[in-house]
Amino acid sequence: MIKSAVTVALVPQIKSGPWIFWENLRQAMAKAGNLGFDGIELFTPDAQGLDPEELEAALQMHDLKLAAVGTGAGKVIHGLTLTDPDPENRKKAISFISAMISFGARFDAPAIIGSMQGNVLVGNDRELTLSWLAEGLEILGEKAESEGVFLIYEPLNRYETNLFNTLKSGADFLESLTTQNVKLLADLFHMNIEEEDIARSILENGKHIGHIHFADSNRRAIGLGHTEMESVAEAIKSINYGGFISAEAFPYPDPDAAAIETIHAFKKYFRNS
Ligand SMILES: [Mn+2]
Repeated sequence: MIKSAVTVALVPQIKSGPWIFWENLRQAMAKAGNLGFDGIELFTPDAQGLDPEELEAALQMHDLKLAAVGTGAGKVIHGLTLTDPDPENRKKAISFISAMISFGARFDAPAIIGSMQGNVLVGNDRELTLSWLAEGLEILGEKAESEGVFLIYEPLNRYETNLFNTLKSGADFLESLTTQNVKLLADLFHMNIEEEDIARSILENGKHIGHIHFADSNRRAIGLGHTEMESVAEAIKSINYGGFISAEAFPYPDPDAAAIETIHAFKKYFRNS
């Protein structure tokens, strides 16, 4: 069954980002629980910032699951990416993500590699850079497998990475790896910029999709932009997707309204058939 989630960010450095909730974690969880979300997706400064037992208790109290954990703080706070030309920095990026994988795995939640994938930097060779990405994903994919979770790799739009921008290019890259444990994140906002046809791309790459980010064309809550959601929802249902659809959207006009808009959209498209 497809599950709903809402993003909660606890990283001051990315405060202008597309996260629905910003209040303290407990308040965000109470709101998510009251609105009927199935889970929360969490962005923390690192894997050590939260007490897992307290988080477990709070999740239970609000009848929520941990949908996924983001790793973006590794880039924003520490400047780490898997494609840094400096091997020491790549090593640090791998250990940062590795710790997030272990943290998430305690809750059966996968870690997401978004901005930590980095870029082919000016003056660097694309093939060489992709070999660094492959090396990182092989190690981290296996690490995640040993902890019983998938690893999630997110194609981003062209303004955020020059590595892979579409599901198909991401899927082809994943298929070139030895590890079978890395799945794609289908982010509807990035896809709105990069895909010829969002629904068709979901259908064609369905077996690789392990997580979905739910945001409209302008990265506001679904319903507040111009993405044609009917066909996209049909595609998500017809690949028998059973993971989380997580609102990584701007808190527009405010967090509560964005959360309400999101849960209404989720129910409209995924609970009425
Ligand atoms: Mn995303």
